[in-house]
Amino acid sequence: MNMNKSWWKESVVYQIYPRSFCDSNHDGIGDLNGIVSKLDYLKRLGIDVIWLSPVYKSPNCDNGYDISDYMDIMDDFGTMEDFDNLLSEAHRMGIKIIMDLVVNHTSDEHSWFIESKKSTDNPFRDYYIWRKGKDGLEPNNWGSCFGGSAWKYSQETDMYYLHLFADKQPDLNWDNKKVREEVYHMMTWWSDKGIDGFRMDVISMISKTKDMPDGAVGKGSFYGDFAPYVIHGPHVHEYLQEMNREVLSKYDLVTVGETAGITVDEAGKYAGFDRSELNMVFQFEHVDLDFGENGKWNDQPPQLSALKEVMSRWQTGLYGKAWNSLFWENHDQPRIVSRFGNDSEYWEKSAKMLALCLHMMQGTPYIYQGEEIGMTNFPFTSISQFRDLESINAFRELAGGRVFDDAYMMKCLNYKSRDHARTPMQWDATAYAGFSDVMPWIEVNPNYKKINTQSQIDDSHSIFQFYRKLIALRKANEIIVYGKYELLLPESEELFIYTRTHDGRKLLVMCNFTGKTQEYTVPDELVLLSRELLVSNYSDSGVENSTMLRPYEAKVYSMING
Ligand code: TEU
Ligand code: CA
Repeated sequence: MNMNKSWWKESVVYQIYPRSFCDSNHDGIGDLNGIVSKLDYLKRLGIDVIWLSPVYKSPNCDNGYDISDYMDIMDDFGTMEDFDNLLSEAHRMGIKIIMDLVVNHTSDEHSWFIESKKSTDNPFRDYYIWRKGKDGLEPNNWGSCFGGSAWKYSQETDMYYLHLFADKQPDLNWDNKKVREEVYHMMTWWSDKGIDGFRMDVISMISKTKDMPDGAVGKGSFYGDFAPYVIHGPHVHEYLQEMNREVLSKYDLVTVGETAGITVDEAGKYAGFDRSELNMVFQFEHVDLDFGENGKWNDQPPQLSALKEVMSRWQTGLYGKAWNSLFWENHDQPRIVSRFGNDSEYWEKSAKMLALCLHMMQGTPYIYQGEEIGMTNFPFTSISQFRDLESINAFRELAGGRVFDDAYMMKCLNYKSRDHARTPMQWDATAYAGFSDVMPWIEVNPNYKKINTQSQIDDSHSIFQFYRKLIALRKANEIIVYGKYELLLPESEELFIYTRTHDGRKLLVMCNFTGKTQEYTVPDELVLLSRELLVSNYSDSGVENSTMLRPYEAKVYSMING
């Protein structure tokens, strides 16, 4: 069994969305100096690594995921000196920083694209993907992830360029060796600065098929699906192995690839211990379960049995072969306590239960800013409150009776919009939640007086302290990092129960996903083992050996095995 130890297998990562984290200079926008001012908070939580969502120069059509200069910093966030200061301050405190690498596309304001669109013989022409129109229309029927066609007409040369995301995010042509060299050069430059790794945005989409036929048109859609022609495309593994040879192998970095639409087998190719590509991937099966017949826009949570099936398949499928990443939230996902928990009566209990359920699994845990204090979804009432182009475009395209009526679309947005993750971090109970002292770029959640770091940091029963404990337990118990996972009770729609086994020890992890007391019978072979309560989200442990799990109760027993 290949269980070689690595620092990144034993680390806990904290994701920062800089725009929404902390504003240091009174403009309502989070920035790099704001992050520096909160490093001691992160140290206190106990995390090892920060993943910084993009801080590069950007016109901000997609909040920094549209980059116009990879080797400069966004004006809103500060300067390169501020970045260098953040990096050295973090390192001084023993915290690593991984950068978001967004190289499937650039901004249309990147100098490469400005050149590329000028003429068909421009030296930068082949940096992007250009096609002739078909009968006066787009080259094919593909739709973009953010609505509308995936092609945009460019009058200078009477041709169209491909953009799988917004039209201000033209896709780079990875088949052009010069593009790959530019990317490796830029990655080397950052690595030489001393950064500690990369999170690679939609890295599974960098290699497209040469032929680009029409895609299948799904229900409630006007456009065709590009997935079969761009996801895990023909040369993606070749390019990642090249990137590994040219850059990654020369430094001690951690890498995680964002790979929507991936199977366990395919993940073994990107992140297999024997592959020399990436260390791990983000898969999305568990957070895509609540898709409905119209895709993402839906308002119903998934069944627990389905969630357990997916998470368990990843736990056992990658065991010994590749490494999992563990996450509930990121900057594209709604808040987990509002999604799979209960953000009213059982807010605190269910936030802790979800944390425990995830953090006792095998893989590197990622905590998204605010998750550690149980931040909830925002109660949106009007489309004017949204800032995310995905939400705004979806409303324009689907509401008004086109696919949904306005009220139902608002319901879907209230369940799923990316903006739930992007409201300002709630630091304290003062105006604007202590994020800023002026009106922020996006509204603060009205519950900030109750939910904020200040009220939790010194309270031993808080969600913050519970996350802190889970992180500390991971550091103190090898079994949490390396133990083998096994699911019990696969069919239960109420309980998520699993074991971890390692080196003569066993953990029994028990989570009640409901607001009602549930009965659980511990299997015979575990009954007699001597057990010790490792962690629980209720202050008393209940009746010892109890078979009852109270509302949203979660606990872990540590047992000696045999
Ligand atoms: O997201 C990739 C992606 O697949 C998105 O379509 C994602 O599924 C969607 O946001 C969920 O609603 C990455 C980034 O994480 C996202 O923030 C960017 O907008 C996107 O790439 C383009 O760079
Ligand atoms: Ca600012």
